[in-house]
Amino acid sequence: MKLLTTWISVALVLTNQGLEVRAYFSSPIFQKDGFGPWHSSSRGQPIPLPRIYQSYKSTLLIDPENFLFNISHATCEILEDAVQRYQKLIFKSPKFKPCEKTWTNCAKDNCLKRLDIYLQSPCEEWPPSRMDEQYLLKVNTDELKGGALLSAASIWGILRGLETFSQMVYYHDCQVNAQRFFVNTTFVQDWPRFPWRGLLLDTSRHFLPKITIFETLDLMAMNKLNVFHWHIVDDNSFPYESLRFPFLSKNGSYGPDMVYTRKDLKDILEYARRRGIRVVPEFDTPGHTQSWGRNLPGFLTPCGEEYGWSFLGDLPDYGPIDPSREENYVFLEKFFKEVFNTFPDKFLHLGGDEVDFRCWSMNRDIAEFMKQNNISSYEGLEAYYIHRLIDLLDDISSKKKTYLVWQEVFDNQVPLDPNTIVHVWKGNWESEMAQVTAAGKKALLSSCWYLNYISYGTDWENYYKCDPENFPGTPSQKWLVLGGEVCMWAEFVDETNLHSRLWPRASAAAERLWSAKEVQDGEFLASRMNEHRCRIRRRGYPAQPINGPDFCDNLK
Ligand code: CP6
Repeated sequence: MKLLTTWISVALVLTNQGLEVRAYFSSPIFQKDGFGPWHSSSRGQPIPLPRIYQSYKSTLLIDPENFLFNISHATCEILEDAVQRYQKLIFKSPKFKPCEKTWTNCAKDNCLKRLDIYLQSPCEEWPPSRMDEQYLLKVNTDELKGGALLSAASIWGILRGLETFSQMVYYHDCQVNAQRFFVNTTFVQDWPRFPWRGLLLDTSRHFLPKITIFETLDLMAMNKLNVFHWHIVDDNSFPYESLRFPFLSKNGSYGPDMVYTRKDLKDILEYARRRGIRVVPEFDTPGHTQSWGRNLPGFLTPCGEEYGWSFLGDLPDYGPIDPSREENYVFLEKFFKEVFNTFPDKFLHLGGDEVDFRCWSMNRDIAEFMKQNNISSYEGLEAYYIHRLIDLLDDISSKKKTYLVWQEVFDNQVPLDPNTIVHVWKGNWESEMAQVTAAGKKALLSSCWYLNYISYGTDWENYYKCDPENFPGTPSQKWLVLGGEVCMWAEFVDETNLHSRLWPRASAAAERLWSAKEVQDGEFLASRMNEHRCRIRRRGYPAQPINGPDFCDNLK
């Protein structure tokens, strides 16, 4: 058996908690060529590649009728639900085409009869601020003698391990004349490189039906992404139903069917929870708020001749939130109080991007307000607004929340609590990441992962190459990098093209964020990616071809 060598590099990192050890393992994996027939395909090879992944040539068969997920220690609703789900996914994916004949016999020692699931401690109800996603998975290793074990300290690790196991089970095509499921003898020990592996969906430019969001959460779980960043409202529509301010969505959405009702919100949170995905809502202010302003007189800054000097050119009637009116802060306090009661997660994204200063600069009231408050620039005025917002949010949440902001908020020198996460989205990200982390702020990268942009050919290689830690900085700066987010801005995306545009392109970023830094072989990912795409299609989603001509078998 020929394995690539394992190499381990250890970094000692000085953090505010003291000295910590961070180890990167690059997995020993089979070389791509020169093995038995089963290995000429990438069947049974998971994406993202686990930290330690030793796959051996010996295989066991699985008889779907006689296979048991055996919960052998702690259990909970999330686990019971996941077992049901994976039982179906492994043997009866919606678009999996079984062979005409199905093989049923198990000889004495060649069949895997069950997977023992050992959850070491009681379940957490919601994803905590740092999920423990580590797990151990062994199939037919020496001491198990034909058995399989999935073990983890927390439910989140068990969920990730079940996903890996589901991807390890494979089948040959029907040429052998009967359906046979296989799993290789395998040793997996796995944990994520970055704790924050997100996907942004924009439900304002186009409304996405609840079912499409469910499907996206399934696809995220399939790729071990763990943060659903919900850019829920923006200029174009306001689909979030507020209890206290129902008129916001009544008049601000595209229509009565294009609103996330209170029940929808609850269902989406529950669907994500069961898959170990946190939901981080974004209520972007003070810019990108046209849809709020339609229903809140005085909320936005009027922008027109009567308020300032005359102008020529193409300007909207209203600009960003009017930061000079106290009533607006009173509204924001009530609004966000409800947001905190709606979304249980510790994190909240405050936006703060792309504030258009033109209307502020044309408004006499704003000019007067700036004079009185000694504010000399529009950046300064934005800083004033964000500062007031964070103050009132800290008040109503008793400082229990952690905020994310787009990079402009940092660039404009708003004083930020050290826990605030700065979301880097513009070009020249290496220098921005260096500056953010040098200032001691936590950082999240999205600049490389705008999947709404498309082009002819294999663009995923660039997503794969992009590494959020590849910027000039010290190890303790790198330690402040929480991970990254794939973005799907929806100006040109709705439920007709969302999945095919995201998958499997987003899988390249998902592997970058989960697997070891040293896992960088694009050709190796390409081979596994074709199989992953087919896996996604067999599970019922329209994943597009991204490596040129290919085909999927066992597909209905
Ligand atoms: N919408 C909002 C967007 C973008 C941003 N905020 C955006 C702008 C340029 C690019 C990608 C996304 N569509 N609300 C910026 C974070 Cl290239």
